[in-house]
Amino acid sequence: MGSPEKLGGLRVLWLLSVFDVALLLDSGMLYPRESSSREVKELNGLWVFRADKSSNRNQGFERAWYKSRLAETGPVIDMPVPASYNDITQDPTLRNFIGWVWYEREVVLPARWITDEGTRVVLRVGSAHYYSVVWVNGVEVMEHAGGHLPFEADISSLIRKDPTMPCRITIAVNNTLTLQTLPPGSIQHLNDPTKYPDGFFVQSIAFDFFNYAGIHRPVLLYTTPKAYVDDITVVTDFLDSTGLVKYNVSVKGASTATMKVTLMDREGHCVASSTEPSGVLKVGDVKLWWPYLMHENPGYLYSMEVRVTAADERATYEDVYALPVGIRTVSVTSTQFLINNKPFYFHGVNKHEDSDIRGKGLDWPLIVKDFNLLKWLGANSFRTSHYPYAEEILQMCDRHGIVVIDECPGVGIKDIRSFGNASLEHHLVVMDELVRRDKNHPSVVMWSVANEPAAEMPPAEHYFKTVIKHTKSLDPTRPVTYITDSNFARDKGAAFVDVVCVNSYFSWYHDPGHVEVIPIQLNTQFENWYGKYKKPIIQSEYGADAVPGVHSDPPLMFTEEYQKIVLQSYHDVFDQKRKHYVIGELIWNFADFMTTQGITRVVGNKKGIFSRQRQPKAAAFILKERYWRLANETGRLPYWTKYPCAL
Ligand code: GCB
Repeated sequence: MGSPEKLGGLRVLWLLSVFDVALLLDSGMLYPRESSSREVKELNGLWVFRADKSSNRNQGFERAWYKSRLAETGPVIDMPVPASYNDITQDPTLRNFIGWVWYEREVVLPARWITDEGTRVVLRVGSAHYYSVVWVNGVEVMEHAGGHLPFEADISSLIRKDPTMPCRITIAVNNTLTLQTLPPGSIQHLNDPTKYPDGFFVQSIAFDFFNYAGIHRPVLLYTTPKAYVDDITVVTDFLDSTGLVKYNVSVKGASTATMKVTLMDREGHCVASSTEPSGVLKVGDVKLWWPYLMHENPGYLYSMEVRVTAADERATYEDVYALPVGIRTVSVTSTQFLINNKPFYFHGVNKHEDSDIRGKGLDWPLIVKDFNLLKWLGANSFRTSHYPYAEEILQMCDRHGIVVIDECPGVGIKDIRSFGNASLEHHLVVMDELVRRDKNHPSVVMWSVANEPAAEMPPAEHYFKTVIKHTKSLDPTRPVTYITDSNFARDKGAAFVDVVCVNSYFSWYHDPGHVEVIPIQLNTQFENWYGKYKKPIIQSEYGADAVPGVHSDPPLMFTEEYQKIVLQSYHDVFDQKRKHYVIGELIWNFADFMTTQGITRVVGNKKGIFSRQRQPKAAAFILKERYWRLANETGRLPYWTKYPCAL
């Protein structure tokens, strides 16, 4: 054994080597925060809106709707942002609309933003589904492909062109999915005049949630000084009671800058500081970031304040950005998932961003309600099935200690044409964007690159090997997984992952009505996967539909009783296997959610343990009892959780 100093030195060297990330993107994507040098102006609320219902859906571009006020080129309606547009009106053609929709908002800017040449003004869209083009005063400022990640543009010079003009922001959004988008989809034109009206077409998708569309997350303007903190990357570790925070700050807008990096504890006391743009901060008597129910003080966050000063011939600029930092480690053995070197058992849920009226639009009351339900349930984790969730949700996870498997929108990859080079390249860019956005969240402990792709297809092996390898090169500190269905014999991707994640629906999609098959089939599933790969396994989905309020005893499919007995039958097997290599169970699903209409879906997927309105079904109480018991066995409950009902 080496001396503690020597080990500490090695640890620091390891830390220094791990995070020279090879992000292909040329700038950072820090969450916009106010500070003494930065202002934020939210543009949430009512926007002007029109769907382009022309037969080729292209009239907006042909007639350049972005060049003047939208109201001048046709009828407009009110549309809230953020929200999906689908469920806002009574118009069935808008609910199922496919093609371009147009949003517009005029903003009055503070005079200083226009006159002060030393201020950058950035327009940022939290997410818009799926393809977006953005103009300011008729000039295109950016395009973005992908429905779940932010994009932004510096619009300083544009707004200064003619200070008398208001700032008119136009955003065109197209929800059409192609074989190369993530998720993929395709358009079917149905031309038989004896069956379909003229021009009839549908969007086909191979995933099980409604393709809600629109501007789903906040749009905002924020400022920075001309020389500014463009990105920060943090990787953490600890040795005994000393925390180690490896950081790297990138500055733009100045060739040289002076730096002050200060790490503060919750009380605002400085615990470490540096004047270098990169290095390792040592934190004595460290307070680690722990998951909910694993420690009496979960979700501990330090604040890393980065202060950059730079000058040019005209002025001196100072930029300040404060990043929340949780100090923790993540690692995997052949049978365990370790957080801070202690075994962590995922007892959690799969979610969706989905609710009445708003669709996939960010909604604070819903977010807070969901976190209260997670805590009530005793859930310590969730997976962002099947796409990256809002940053605001991940920030809640950081603060509350809810552990996250962060999934990219690689869902429904079932067509062989979606394994080609164009798809692969886009998948890699999406992983770049995802890791760039979420790399500093302590709650994010694993990346998931896809859900249930057609792994048996010949190109799948190369495709997933490449995506997983790329993700590991972006972030060598977190395990990577992809989620497989239970089709063990056909799988081609699990060889490359760190943790095997398996979805199965015994007694539902197979042997419907026969819960007695669950113990045998689940046991076989686990033994097969572990036997072959010797990697820890998470049951990443299991469940059954239950229409709230429908009952029968003996249990029949679609009743609350059937959902309960399916869950209980799975739990018996989990309890045997978690002593060995099963490291988690995530119920499908937290809440009922909207899907495409079809004969197997009764106004959406009903596998929620809560209804879409977040009321518990009988299964929620089964799970609550189990999760609290698991927490008692595996964690350390905070004193106030002795009274979970009071939450
Ligand atoms: C799955 C999918 C999920 C579906 C679920 C179901 O395997 O990953 O997106 O919603 O099954 O209920 O069929």
